[in-house]
Amino acid sequence: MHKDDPATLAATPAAPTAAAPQSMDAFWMPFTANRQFKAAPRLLAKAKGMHYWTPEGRQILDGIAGLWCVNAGHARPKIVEAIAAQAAEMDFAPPFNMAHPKAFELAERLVQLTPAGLNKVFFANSGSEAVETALKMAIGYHRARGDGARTRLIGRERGYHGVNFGGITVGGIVGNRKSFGPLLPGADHLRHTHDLSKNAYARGVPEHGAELADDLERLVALHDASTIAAVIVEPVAGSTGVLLPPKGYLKRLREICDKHGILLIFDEVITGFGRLGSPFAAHHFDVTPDLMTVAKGITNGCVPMGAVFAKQAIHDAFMTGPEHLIEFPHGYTYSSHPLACAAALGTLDTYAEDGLLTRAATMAPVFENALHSLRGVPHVIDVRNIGLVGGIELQPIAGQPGKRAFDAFLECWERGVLIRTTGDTIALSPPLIVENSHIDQMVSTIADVLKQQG
Ligand code: PXG
Repeated sequence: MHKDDPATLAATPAAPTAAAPQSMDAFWMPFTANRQFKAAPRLLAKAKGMHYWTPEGRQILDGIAGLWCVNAGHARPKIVEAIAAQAAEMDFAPPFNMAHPKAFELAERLVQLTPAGLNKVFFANSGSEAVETALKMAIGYHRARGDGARTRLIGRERGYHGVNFGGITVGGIVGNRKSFGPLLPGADHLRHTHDLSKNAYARGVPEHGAELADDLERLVALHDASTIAAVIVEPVAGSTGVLLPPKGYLKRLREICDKHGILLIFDEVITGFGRLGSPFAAHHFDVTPDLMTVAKGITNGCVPMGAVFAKQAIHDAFMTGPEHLIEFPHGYTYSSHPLACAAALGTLDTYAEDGLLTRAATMAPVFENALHSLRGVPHVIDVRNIGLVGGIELQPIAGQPGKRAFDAFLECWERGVLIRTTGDTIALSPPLIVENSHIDQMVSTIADVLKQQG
């Protein structure tokens, strides 16, 4: 199926390319147990197709697409060539009051892929920045319409929207919030939708819990709709352990937002670009948000880029006042960076050539069956799946939350499979080029590792 993937790539011999560093002292690592890591480092030095290689040349199967981002697999030639050519042609162009042609070309290409109505795109450099941008757009939009009291932002428990102040304010991960003061004022949260007592081992979206969307009515009753700017949710919550929306939940949330004039923001940083088997989760669930954030898969993870898609009416609300004045005082030095735009164009070509934006739908039944074969394996208390996302929840070790999954992560690494863990849930999100044999290897390695745990 893939010219350069995966059969040929799997066999690619990998010579060790990068030496291990002399010292690990200076680098303060992000979202990492720094002391644990530096005592027993895990280094990656090369990547191609479905695999990484360590500096010593050990092959590692990538079960998580880097970090939910390398959707087309690693080192795809079109993307590599596009970045190299762009770096040689023009390294940087100022994005304020200036532009370069590829930014416009990319924007036009992207809005061909988004659900009808989301036809404006604003560029950022990460998911976190895309989220801040969307939250500011929502508040600014209401003010531009003369509805400036709508400033309240509603997130959801167990939501993840990056690490900046807006994102952690609407986010619902206590560990990411508790150390950083009062955050933005006025925000509130819907309850999360995770309910193992009713939905354990659901295949695809769970049956029970659509009524949890009515939590928005509770917050409207408490705060009044006239104070609420927007609700932001991940269609499928990734970082907090692959939490799927109950059947009908997102439609109901959309209806309640419409009833009260509240904007609905989908954070599609993980679900965007084919992860669920449709280009976006909005297609998959047939619910169109007013604003949609993306990052990661937009460039196949090769160059940092994030983006916000907006409905025409949101954009147009800003387009008032004198024409020489800036309408939306927001943007980043690296918004629409030429290398990111080139990488994104190469990525979209690669997705199109290989049919990757819908391939997860083809592979989902195989993936689902393989994952659910883990039911009954020691310590497994739930298996969840949608498209090419899987969650395997484990019984925590008493008094040591997160340790069982982290130990499994370390042991899988030793056995040549890269997985991701959050709390006591293992998350899998392989590149969308994954084949049956890779799925077998991931799942059998996890099963062996769990059976071996005491
Ligand atoms: N929104 C969502 C839904 C995300 O998943 C972000 C925003 C932030 O994106 P940036 O590019 O600023 O990191 C994310 C990021 C994990 C994991 O293990 C997930 C993310 C980041 C790090 C780890 O689940 N997602």
